[in-house]
This record gives sequence, structure tokens and C-alpha cells, in this order.
Amino acid sequence: MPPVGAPAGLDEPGAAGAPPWPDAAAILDANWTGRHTVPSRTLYPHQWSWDAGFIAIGLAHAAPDRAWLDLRSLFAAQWPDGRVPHIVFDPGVTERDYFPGPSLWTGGDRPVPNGVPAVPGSGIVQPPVHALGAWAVYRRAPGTAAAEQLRWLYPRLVAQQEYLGTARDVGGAGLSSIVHPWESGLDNSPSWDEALGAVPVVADLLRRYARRDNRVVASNHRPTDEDYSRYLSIALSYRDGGYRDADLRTRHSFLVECPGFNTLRGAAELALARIAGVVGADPAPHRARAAAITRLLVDRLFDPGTGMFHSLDVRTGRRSPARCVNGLLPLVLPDLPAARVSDLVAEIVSARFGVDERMPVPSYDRSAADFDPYRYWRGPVWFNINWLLFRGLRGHGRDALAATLRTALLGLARRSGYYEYFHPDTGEGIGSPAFGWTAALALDLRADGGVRGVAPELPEQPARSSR
Ligand code: 2M8
Repeated sequence: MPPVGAPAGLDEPGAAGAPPWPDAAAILDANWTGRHTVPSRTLYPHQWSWDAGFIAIGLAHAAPDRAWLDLRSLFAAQWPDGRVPHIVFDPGVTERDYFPGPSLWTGGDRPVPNGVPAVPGSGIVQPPVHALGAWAVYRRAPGTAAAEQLRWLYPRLVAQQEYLGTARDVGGAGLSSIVHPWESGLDNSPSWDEALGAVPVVADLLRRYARRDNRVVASNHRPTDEDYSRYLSIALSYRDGGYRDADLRTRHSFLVECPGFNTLRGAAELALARIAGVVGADPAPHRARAAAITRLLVDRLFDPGTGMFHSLDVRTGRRSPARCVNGLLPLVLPDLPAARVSDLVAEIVSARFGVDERMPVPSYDRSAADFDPYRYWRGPVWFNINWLLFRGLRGHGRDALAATLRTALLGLARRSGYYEYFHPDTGEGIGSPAFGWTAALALDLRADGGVRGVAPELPEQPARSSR
């Protein structure tokens, strides 16, 4: 496939004398297995759920037909109850190549409700970014065939939303709970520290199950063993309960309402409203649900003391004190009240998260004593989160700050390559090189070129609430 060049005349960072653009489309090609795109050939050799949504946004530019195949591969593993597994396993990949692989998720005593599809996957979920991905592909490459793809996906996307909005409304107020830190996508974020602290460490688990991740990349760039053993015990307990959600409150040790997860659930409703317009369904209920989710986020997860959103431990009713980047993501929602938009923008430009033309937003408060520039979601810069913030800033008419963030993101990719994450001071690439969503979203940012109106699921004019 030919490299996808940016349209001429874009404000490319460091254009004069800068190194040539590393070829993002070539990374998506190399990560394509013939059925789906893997996040990374070395670290993540299966298909991941929210990665597939972000990757579709890049494939919309480079290979829209493959984007549809990718999304269909993921939804082929959807359960009858509507959940979409966070990993869809490639039967050609051995257990040695990724841990925890299929045997952990499907083993044990597993009386699964209503059966599971033939395609093997895990039993937990990730943030629903697939409607955003599908809409981006359709917008870039519309037509009869693309509309047909939307018709296939629409009921499946709706079923996913219904699962998250009902079975996962453990707190009873209308927000979804995650039942595992992996469901947030921000695996070892300090956002979970308090809730996770109540989960006992079963030291024996890491003797029974050997980690693979910290043999592929340095241990100090990954979650600690203590956290990992908790991840395993929560996963095993959910599995051994048959992945049932009915009585989670009484028997599950980790139940958290995450501001990032719920924001993306709301954003998915807005994308579904657009998709509904193409497939002949009613967009109004989707818009109403997005507005309701926005209100609930503000009511339950916003802390006026910090001026940002925090995760809520449903078991204790306590909000996490940590200032983490998931607490900035509600900016993506167009109905967010003006005062809350201003609060989040103030936080983004503060010394805690401060963005400038050389560095995007880190995953955690730089001033926190346990800010760690290397350890995964506890400090490093991530492309997908910053791409969402860029879209949110743009949607609320904060164009200058959005442009700064875009410059920082593209500059980082150009200097360091399409890494999984980046050191928040030096910009050094960390984790896996040739990472799917980094390449995909860089393609999208390059093609975007600062033109308004490319975020159709967000308002195209400065939002009512922007000042
Ligand atoms: C990371 O999560 C997986 C578990 O799902 C892992 O650490 O093994 C996270 O960064 C997650 O957000 C991402 O979807 C996944 C694959 O890129 O890797």
C-alpha cells in the first residue's frame, strides 16, 4: 500500500529540516493479520477492543475496507448479552505469546449465561469507541457498501451500549461500572489505587501464572507484580462467577465508575445518532442518552475541589483523590456545561498536566509524589487519550489549545516514532514500537490539518457551552 501523505499545506510541526515522516500506514499494514489488526506484533498479538476502534479511525484514511473487516472481526466475538470482549483471541497465536491468554479466560468453572459465540474472547470489556470508529470510516469513505456495513454494525453497537447501560449499572444511577482495571484501558492508573488496595494480594497467583509482558519490555515500564496479582484475582473471581453481572455488588471486589469509560459511552451514543440517520433508525434516543450520561458524570464524578472528574468506588461511595487523565476526558462531550469546560481547560494548561508545543498531556498529575514517567498509565503520554482531548478542545471551540496539542502529538510521533507511550519529559518512546493506535491516530491528525467540522459527532460550531 502506498504511504498516506498529509494533504499539502498543512501546518506540519518541524517541517523544515525535520526527519521524514515515519510511514504510519506501513505499520497498520504490518500489524494486519489477514483478519484483524493487532496493537503490536511483539506485545499484543491478538485483537483488542478499544484499539480496534482507534485503529479504524486511522484505517479510514489508509484502507477503509480493512477497517470494516477489523470491526466485524471484533463484533463476531460479541456475546449474546451484548458485551464485546476486550480481547478477541487469534487461534493461531499460542498461550506462550500472550498472557493472560484464552485458557485463563475460558478455563475454570464457567457457567456462562446464554452461551458465548464460537469466536474465543475474554469476558471483560473495554471503552466503547467502535461507533466513533465506524462513523469516521463512513464519513471518509461513504457509499452504498459503507452504508451496508453500518447496517450490520448498528444493532450490535446498540446491544453493546445496552449491556453497558443496564447490566453494568451497578451503582444504580445510570453510569456504568467497570469490574476490572483492564476494562478502563488505563490499566494501572492511580485512579484505581484506593479501590484496588482493598483487593487482597494473592502472592501465589504469580507463581501459578507467569507474566510475559515484563519479559518483552522493561519491568519498570509495566504494572508492578502486586498490581498484576490483583488483576489476576479479580479476573479469576469474575470468571468463576460465570461472568454474571446480576449480583456483582455483593460478591465482586472491584466496582468503579470511571469518568473516561462513561464519557466514551456518551460519545458512542452521539456517533450512534449519526449512524442512525444513515440506517433509518431514530437518532433522538441516542442524543437523549448522551445528554443524560453527561449530566450524571457532572453530578457523580465531578469534584469542585479539584476542578476535574474522578473515578468513584461503588463499594465505598468514595471518589478517588488522584488527578488522572481519565478525569479530563468528559471534555469530549458537547453538552458539558461551560463552567466544567473551563475547569478542565484550566487543568489541562496547569503545571499538573501542562501542554505545550513539545509535549502533550501526561496520564497523571506531574506534581503527584508518585508520578512515574516510565510506568505505563502512571505518568507517560498516550496518543489515544490526547487525540480524544484534541477532539474535545476542538468541539468546545478551544481551537488554539487544540492546535498546540496537535502540534505536540505530531512532533512526538515524528521525533520518536509510533511508540505505545512516551516519556513525558524527554519524549522517548516506551513500550512497544510500531504501535497500532499511535500510527492510526497520527494519520488522522495529519489528514485533519486543523480544518473545522471533521469531528461530526461533536458540535461543528463553538459549543453553546464554550464560554
Ligand atoms: C494494555 O492492556 C493489556 C490488557 O488488556 C495489557 O497490558 O496486557 C492497555 O494499554 C490497554 O488499554 C490496551 O488496549 C492493550 C492493547 O494495546 O494494552
